Amino acid sequence: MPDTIFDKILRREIPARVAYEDEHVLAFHDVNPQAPVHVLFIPKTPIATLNDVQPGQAELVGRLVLAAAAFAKREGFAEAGYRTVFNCNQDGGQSVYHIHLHLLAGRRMAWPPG
Ligand code: IU
Repeated sequence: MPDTIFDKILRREIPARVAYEDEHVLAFHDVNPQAPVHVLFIPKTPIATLNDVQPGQAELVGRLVLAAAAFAKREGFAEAGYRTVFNCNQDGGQSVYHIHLHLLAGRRMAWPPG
């Protein structure tokens, strides 16, 4: 799989504002935030799109979800609510081909998304 900008962030070759890290997951603030708080949760293992997630990686994807929910609770967004999104491929609006769970919080979200 070709290197993405997120691999460079994982290797600390380019800076990012880290929001959370553990053995399997890195979370950092999006450089172009779409809400007052916009954090990306990525696996340390590169997976290009949701289409490429293997059954054996279910736990890893679950870790992204749990890390996002824990962040929202810690930062006080759990009760008001927040949005989580995986964009997949072109029509889904994916621009970086290393899966990432967006967490957007701090404002009322609209539905349907654009
Ligand atoms: P997408 O779902 O693939 O479109 O999301 C990619 C996100 O990565 C997007 O919100 C960008 O603003 C964000 N991002 C970033 O945080 N840092 C970067 O260096 C680059 C993109 I390139």
